[in-house]
Order: sequence, then structure tokens, then C-alpha cells
Amino acid sequence: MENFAKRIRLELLKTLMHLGFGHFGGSLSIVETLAVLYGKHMTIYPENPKHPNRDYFILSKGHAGPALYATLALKGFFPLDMLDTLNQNGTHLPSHPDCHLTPGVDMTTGSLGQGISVASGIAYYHHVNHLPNKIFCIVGDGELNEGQCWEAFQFIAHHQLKNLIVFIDENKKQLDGTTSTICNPFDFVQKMQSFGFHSLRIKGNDVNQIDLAIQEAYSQDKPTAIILDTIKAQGVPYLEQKEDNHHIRPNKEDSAAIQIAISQLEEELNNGNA
Ligand SMILES: Cc1ncc(C[n+]2csc(CCOP(=O)(O)OP(=O)(O)O)c2C)c(N)n1
Ligand SMILES: [Mg+2]
Repeated sequence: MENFAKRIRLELLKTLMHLGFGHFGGSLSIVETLAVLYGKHMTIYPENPKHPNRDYFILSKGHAGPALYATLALKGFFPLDMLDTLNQNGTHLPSHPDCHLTPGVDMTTGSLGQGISVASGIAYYHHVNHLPNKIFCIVGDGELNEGQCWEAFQFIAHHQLKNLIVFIDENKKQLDGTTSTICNPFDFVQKMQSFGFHSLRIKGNDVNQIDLAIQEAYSQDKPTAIILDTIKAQGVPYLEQKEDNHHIRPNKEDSAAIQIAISQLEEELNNGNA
């Protein structure tokens, strides 16, 4: 899974550098979670993406679409070289996911707050029909400013939708500042517990912790919210330190740092150290 995370991060960085701008911060912070989901936990059918037995993934924080695209390409939903068409005219990879355009994308997202509502609806359908499919959804910590998310959480807990695992990417930043200064969320673990969830906080850059948290979720008698303690732009130290790392159009210094990260990842993957 660590190896897969490195491959996702590498393809993601190459894709965004090819485009010349993008949501580096929020894409990088979910790489490890995507690696664990698509590398281990999800039943997927890259040759037949809409297979009825598939598990579902909803990227509610849709601006991190490029991280999902890198993952889907590496799993064989579409060719890797398609990543270079990100955001171009006529592309099948718009900057925010579109389920009508991209194989493997289960829901169109980007308007924050809506993905988690749809995920709860998909989970409810499978729950009442006694279908075994699992549903995974990642929401952003800033996204939780949207009241709609909390309506969805109430619905999920009320109906005991244990087939849905919610991840909150707590990277502590939103578009233009920190979550604590813009609209303090306080403690997401306590909050989700009081909303009726089993909830725990783990290191969101540690694939083993993510894996164990998902396994823990399977054995609960209530739905689970996994709080991912992450760093915005995780995995590229220079960008982690950059104050405004939500949407970046890399300047000379940024580009040099990203190139170093790309070379390091390539070297680690080539040496089999990953
Ligand atoms: C309804 C809605 N309002 C505003 C935006 C613009 N927007 C895009 S990303 C973002 C910040 C989201 O913060 P967070 O969920 O913390 O994302 P992350 O830190 O994971 O990038 C905003 C306000 C949007 N996409 N949808
Ligand atoms: Mg955030």
C-alpha cells in the first residue's frame, strides 16, 4: 500500500505539473487513503466500472479529483497517458469529477457538501435492499462548513448505515486559511460521536493506521467516521510549509521543489525501496 501511495503521488504531481496549476494541497492529503481503499479494501471492476457488485467511492471534496484520477489510471480504469488531458478542452478528466465522463467515478462532485448526501443515499439504497456493497466517502474539514453535511450525518446515524465509512480529511486548512480561525470545528471525533458515529482519529499519512481503522469500522454496530490527521500538501515538504497551498500555480521555487519530490519518488520506486 505504501508503494501504491508513492505511485499515486508521483502520477498526481506529474499530472498537475503538466497542467501548470491545480489543487495540490487537498489532492496530496488524501493519497494514502486512496491507496488503502483502492489497493486493499474496495471491490472494483476496472473493465466494467459500473458493475453492480462494486464498492462505491465518493470524493465529496471534489477539487481533489486529480488524486482520484491518478488512482483510477493506476488501477487500469483508463490509460495513464490520459492524465495529461486533465482540464483540457474535450477531456474526460475535468478538474472536478464527473460520473458521466470518467470511468470509475461514481458521483459528480465539486459543489462542496453534496457528495456526502449522495453517499448517504447510495448507502441507504444498499442497506434497505440488503446488498453487500460498501460505500466510502471523503469529505474535507473546510467542506464541513456546509450544513448539508451535518444533515447527511444525522441521516446516516439514524438509519445505522454501517455500509458507509466516512473519512474527514482534517488537514486543518481550507481555501484561504486555517479551519480553526475561519469557523472552528473543535474536535471532530467528539462531534461525530455525539452525532451517533463510532469515531477515531488516525495519522492520515500512515497506510497501516488507515487500514486498521477501516477494519475496526467493519466490526462496529454503528457507522464509522475516520478522522484523518493530515497535512495539507502532504508528502512534498516544501509545499507543506507554504502558507497558501490550496490551489497552486507553481513558481520557480515551487517547481524546483516539486521536481525534487518527483525524482525522489521515481528513485524510490525504481530501487524497489518503496
Ligand atoms: C459549495 C461550494 N462552495 C465553495 C466552493 C469553493 N471551494 C473549493 S475548495 C474550497 C475549500 C475546501 O476546504 P477543505 O474542504 O478543507 O478542502 P481541502 O483542505 O481538503 O483542500 C472551497 C471553498 C465549492 N467548491 N463549493
Ligand atoms: Mg481542509
